[in-house]
Parts: sequence; C-alpha cells; structure tokens
Amino acid sequence: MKRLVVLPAVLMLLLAACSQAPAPAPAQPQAAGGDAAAVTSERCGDPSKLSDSVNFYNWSDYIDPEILTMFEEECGVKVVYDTFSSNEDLLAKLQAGATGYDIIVPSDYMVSIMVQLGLLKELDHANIPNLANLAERFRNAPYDPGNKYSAAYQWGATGIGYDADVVTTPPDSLAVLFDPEQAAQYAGKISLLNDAREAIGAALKYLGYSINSTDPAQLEEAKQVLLAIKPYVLTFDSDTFGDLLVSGETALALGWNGTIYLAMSENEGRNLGFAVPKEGMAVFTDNLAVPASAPNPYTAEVLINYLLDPEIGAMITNYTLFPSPNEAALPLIAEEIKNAPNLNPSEEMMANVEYIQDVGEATALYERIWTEIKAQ
Ligand code: SPD
Repeated sequence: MKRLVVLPAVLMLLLAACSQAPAPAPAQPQAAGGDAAAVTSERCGDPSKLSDSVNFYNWSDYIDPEILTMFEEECGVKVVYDTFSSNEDLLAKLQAGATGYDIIVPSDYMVSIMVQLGLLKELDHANIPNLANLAERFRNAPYDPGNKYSAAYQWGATGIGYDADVVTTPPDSLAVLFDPEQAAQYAGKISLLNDAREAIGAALKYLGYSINSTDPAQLEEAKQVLLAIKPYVLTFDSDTFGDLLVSGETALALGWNGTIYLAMSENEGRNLGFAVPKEGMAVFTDNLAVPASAPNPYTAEVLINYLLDPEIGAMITNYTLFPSPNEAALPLIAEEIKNAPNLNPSEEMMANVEYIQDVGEATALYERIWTEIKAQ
C-alpha cells in the first residue's frame, strides 16, 4: 500500500536501520524490568522503571507500524498491539474486566464517561513533558482540561466519502445518504459507520437537530430516517469503508476524513472524493489514556511521551492522514497533507461542527435505538 510519507533525514536513517517487524502477537503483560541494555535514547524515560512489554489498544489503521518497531528497538520494550472499532466496544471491553491494557485511545466524550466511571488513571505529567507540544486547544479540551487523564493523539471529522464516477454531482448534503429517493439511486452501494453515536448523530444533523440531542421524539425521528434508508445500505462498517470505496463495492460512505483521504491518496487512479455536508459535521479528538487497571503505567506514560515527540507525531499523521494536535510536529508534516482541502477543517467549517458529547442517561436510549436499527 502506498503511503504519503515524508520524513526528516534522521528518521529515514533510523527507519532504514529498523527491520519491518510484523504486529506483535498478543501476550500477557510482563513484570517490570525492561531490556535496559537496549536503552540508548533519552526518549525512553528511566530504563530501570520500564516493563518488558506494554499493551497498546488503538483504533484500527491508526499508527505507522514503524513507530512501534522504533520504540521496541530504542527502548527495549515489546509493544503488544491490538485494535478496536468504536468507543463503545472499547468501553465494553474495560467494563467486562479486561485488565491487560496499558494505553487506550478513547475519543473526547468517552474520556468524560471513563473518568466518571473511574476507569482512567491520572497522568503523571513529570513523565510526559511532551504534553507541552500539544496545541493550546488540545491542552485544555472541555472533556479533560489540563490533560489530567488524557493526551490528544489525532483529531478529525466525519463527512461523506464518494466515488465521483458514480456520484457525479459532488454531494453537499447528508440528503444523499438519508433522503430515501436519493439513497435509492445508490442502493446496495452505501456504507455507514458502525457506530451508534456517529450514525444516529448524522441522522440528527440531517434533520436539523443537535448531534447530542437527548429529546426522545427527535431520536425517534432519527431512527426512522435510518430505518427508511437501511434497505439501501450495504454495510455498517468503521474499519474498511475506505477499501470498499476503492474496490467499487460502495459509492458512498459516511466516514472519517483521514480514512477517506488515505483511500484517495493510495489510489490516485480512482476518482474518489470527500464532501463536507452543509448540515455540518461531527468532529472528534482521539486521546491517549492509561486505564486505572494498567499493569505497566510508567512504561505507558513513557510511550505516550514518545508518541507526542514532534518527529513521531509527524510520522503518525504522515501515515494515517488524520490531522495532528501536536503543534511542534506541524513543520514536519507533509505539505500536501496540510494543504488537502477539508482534511484540516477551516475556521469557517469549524464554526459549523459539533463534538459528540456524553449524553448521560440518554446513552441508554441511543443504545436501544441502535440495537433496533441493526436488528431490523
Ligand atoms: N482508523 C482510525 C479512525 C479513528 C477514528 N476515531 C473516530 C472517533 C469518532 N467518534
């Protein structure tokens, strides 16, 4: 797969020296005592306090695997890496008693929920000096002012990916997905995010309501919108919707901007686009956090600090194509990524976006509606 990767010379040399390791196989966390003999870098914290392994649970396709190899070789700590597909899956995993994870990546509203549930450890800022690299708005986000529990990793927005050979007029409205007459033209070629808050939220936006509505009548309307177009939906999917557009199996996808741009950049022969609906978009910030039950919290904080390094922050965005919250990384991010239209939402677009927020008791209503939509 072709990636839009532009790296500083020092990293190119490092990467050339690193072998391409496959994703580490799942393993049980090990006792403290990393491979101190291998530690040569200041980016590794106190070698005597490092564990042998660290367990990182991230969204799918959300890191350059070279970074994991670099950390392993630089710090002598094995990274056990696994992925999830939605905030709700991540929460369910923790609530079911999973205790092996050292770093997780909840989005904004899920940080709030997890803090309330006592699922996150307070971060020791002495171990994460690179928090200072984050842009101000990510250092004082409403869901976690002062980065008490989390550090921004990547951010982005939800919009409409489309195959311009099939959808010949660039869509400017969610109506292309949610007006049954329009959606019927693309029957069987539509994917929606497999994510209750995103899919129901988009239907709420289409109706002119807040993405965070707690009004049962509005939520019922959103449910009816989704049920009316469900016969035209090929799949609810949050992991492969970019690939489905590339293969031609779908022509329209409710999806995240970085994922669609990745599909576009890797397949220049395909006529794919990303549209910002006039009804407004959902924006999100995904965050690095340490579960309260983490077996290796010190090593987790060292890895978080590593990921917030400017060079590493740029590698992440140069690979995932999601915007970086790391201000110090911006000069190292490829110009074509920084200049891509709609990938970094403009000030004007940001005025018309909404963050998904914790809706408290209404969460159960969203879950019920989502179950009903998926079941029918
Ligand atoms: N492939 C990685 C996508 C990560 C997207 N996170 C989105 C959170 C939306 N609420």
